[in-house]
Amino acid sequence: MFVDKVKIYVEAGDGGRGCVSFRREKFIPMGGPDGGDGGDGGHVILKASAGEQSLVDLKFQQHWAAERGVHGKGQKLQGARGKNCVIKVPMGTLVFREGESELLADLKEDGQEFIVAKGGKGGKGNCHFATSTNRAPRIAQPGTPGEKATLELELKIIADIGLIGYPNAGKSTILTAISGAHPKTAPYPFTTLHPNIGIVETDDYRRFTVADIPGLIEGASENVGLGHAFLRHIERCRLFCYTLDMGGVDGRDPLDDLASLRSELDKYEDGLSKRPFVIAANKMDLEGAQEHLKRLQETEPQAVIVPICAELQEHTDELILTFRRLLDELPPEDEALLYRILARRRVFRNEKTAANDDMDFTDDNW
Ligand SMILES: Nc1nc2c(ncn2[C@@H]2O[C@H](COP(=O)(O)OP(=O)(O)OP(=O)(O)O)[C@@H](O)[C@H]2O)c(=O)[nH]1
Ligand SMILES: [Mg+2]
Repeated sequence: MFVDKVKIYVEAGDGGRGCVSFRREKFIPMGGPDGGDGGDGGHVILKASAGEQSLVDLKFQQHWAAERGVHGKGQKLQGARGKNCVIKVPMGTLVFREGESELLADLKEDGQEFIVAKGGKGGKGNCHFATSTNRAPRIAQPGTPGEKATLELELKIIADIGLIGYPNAGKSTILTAISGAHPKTAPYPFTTLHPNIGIVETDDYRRFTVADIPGLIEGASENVGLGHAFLRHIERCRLFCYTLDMGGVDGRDPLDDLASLRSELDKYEDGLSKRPFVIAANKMDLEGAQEHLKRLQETEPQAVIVPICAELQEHTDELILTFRRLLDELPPEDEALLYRILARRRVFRNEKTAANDDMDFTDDNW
C-alpha cells in the first residue's frame, strides 16, 4: 500500500509541576524550602529516513504523543524530562499545518529532523522563591502545556530521474534492469499502481535514484487514469526519461506517444516538458522498431536517444551512463521548484474554497 498524503495529530508532553516542600531532618529546625523543579515535556519530532518509502504507517496511527515531564520532588529532586516521540517519514515529506499553505518543513535529507510540537517547560520548585522576607514560600510553578497540532504531511518523492511513459512501455522492466528494485512487470497496462524507487550504482560508486512512475495516458492532467496521483511525483525529478515502446505494441505510434506525454506534462504544469530529458527507445527487438527509431531521430535531432531492449538488458548500461552524464551537467535542485509546487497547492486550495467546498482529505487536490 502506497500512501502519499496523511493527516496526523501530534501532542507534545506537558512540563512537570514544581514541588512545594521543606527540608525536615533531625537537628535541623526550619530547614528551608527544598521543592525540586518539574522536568520538561518531550517534543514530537519528524525524522526523514531513507528506509521509509511511503506514509502508510501514519495512515494507521494518526495520534502521536510525547511523554510528559515528571513532577519535581522534595530534597530538591528534579523531575525527569519526558521522552521525545520520533516519527519516521520518507525523504521528500512536506509538512503543513492543517488548512494552511505555508510550508513548515521540507524533509529531504536522510536523518533530517524537525520539531513539530515543542514540549512544555517544567515548573520551578519552591526552593527558587525564598527571599529575605519570605523564607518559607509555599508557591511553585505549574509546568507549561506542550504544543498540540494537526498536521498535513504530503510526500513528493525526490528521485533524480523519473521514468515517464505510456502503460506497458516497459518502465518497470527498465528499473529492474538497471537497479536492485523488483517492481512487478506484466503485459497489461497499469501493472504499476504506485511509484517505485530504485537506486542505481555505477562502477565508480556514484549513486542516483530512479522512480518508476505509473503509466501516463492522455487526459492524465484532468485526472484520467491514475491522473494526479502520479503526476505529483514527477514534479521533483531533475531529469525525465521518456520511455517509448518502439515496437508499437497495442497499435500505437511511439512518436504520437511522445507528443501526448509532453502535452500532458504541460497541461499539468506549464513548461514541465522543458525539463532536461533523455529518450529510452525500448523494445528494439520487435519488428518495425528500427523504422520507428529512424523517424524518431529525424524528428528529434537534438534529443539524446538511447535504443535499448530492457527485457534482454541490452544497452541498458549505456542508459545508465547517459543518465549519469546528464545528471552531472545539471545544477542541483533549486528552491524555486519547491516554491512553484507550493504555489500550485495554494491555487488548488483557493479554488476549493471558492467553490465553498469542505476540504476533503481523500481528494487529490488539497
Ligand atoms: N519484446 C520486448 N518486451 C518488453 C521489453 N521491455 C519490456 N517488455 C514487456 O513489456 C511488458 C510491459 O512491461 P512493464 O515493464 O510492466 O511496463 P510498464 O511501463 O511498467 O507498464 P505499467 O506499469 O503498466 O505502466 C512486459 O510484458 C514486458 O515483458 C523489451 O525490451 N522487449
Ligand atoms: Mg510498471
